[in-house]
Amino acid sequence: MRRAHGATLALRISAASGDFSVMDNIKEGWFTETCTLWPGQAMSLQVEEVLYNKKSKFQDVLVFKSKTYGNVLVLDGVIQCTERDEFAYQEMIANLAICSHPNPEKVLIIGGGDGGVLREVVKHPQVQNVVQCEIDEDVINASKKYLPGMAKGFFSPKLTLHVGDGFEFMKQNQDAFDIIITDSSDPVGPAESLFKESYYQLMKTALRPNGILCCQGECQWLHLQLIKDMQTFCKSLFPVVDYAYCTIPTYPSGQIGFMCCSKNAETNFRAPLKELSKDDIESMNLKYYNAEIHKASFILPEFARKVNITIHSKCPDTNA
Ligand code: SPD
Repeated sequence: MRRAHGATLALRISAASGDFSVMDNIKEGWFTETCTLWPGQAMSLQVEEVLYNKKSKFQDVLVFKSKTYGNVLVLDGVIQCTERDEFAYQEMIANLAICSHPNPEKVLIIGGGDGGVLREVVKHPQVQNVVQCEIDEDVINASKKYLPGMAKGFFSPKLTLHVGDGFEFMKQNQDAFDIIITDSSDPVGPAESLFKESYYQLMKTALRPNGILCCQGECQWLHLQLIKDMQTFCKSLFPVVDYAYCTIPTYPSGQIGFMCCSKNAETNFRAPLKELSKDDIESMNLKYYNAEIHKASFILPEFARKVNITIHSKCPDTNA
């Protein structure tokens, strides 16, 4: 561990080898996130202490203690979650799907190595089994150590954990899951294939007949063309496709979206089948998700609505 005070601290962590170094992102006690996916803008968090940095088999894994956002997980220089605001994304991606399904017994999570989505999924009594496939064991281990409030999901008896590639894992499953949640990083590096039509086709095959998926869907302010392209291929595969978003201060432009698809033509993502009561919300310790925000999260600003969204679009095979 090294302190992050002063302008010239030696924050180059020796475990980080290759051409990417945490030194590139931490200067004068501030971590700055830049990426070709959001050119011309950056997010900075003040660093108190670098807790962990390792070049894993797949990516540069960094955890630092920030001044005001708790511990922060960063992969290849991009913020994945902070202890202060992670609940917004994790609660939404989990509950948008689960509360839209009549009988969500078996859930697959692809990615999600910090464990936060898993934590939310296992809270539901109807969920009996969760399979999670995460490519990078170092992310799981670092999260268990430095993000215990998220990683506690890994200790659920409902869980079967696979360490491996999500795309490859999906090829081996057919008609197996009620819900698939893809909690990926951005479409550069290890997660790139998870934003492609071929991956959505595999998810469709892995879902049971009335199955639902909810996937990390990037940002309306930054990735409108990507979202539009994804919706186009989703609509060719699923009878119901919709798009929601949440606000979250530490993701680029302060929000992130969710691509929601259902094989059941009756699904209306905007009217959750399960409306959590106040007691449910309290007992599940939810801090962002409730039935009202579920419904509201599909209402998009006009610039996004007009290029993207048609719900209940019919694909050729309506019983898909
Ligand atoms: N731009 C970063 C998007 C990261 C989405 N996944 C985060 C993982 C949280 N469980």
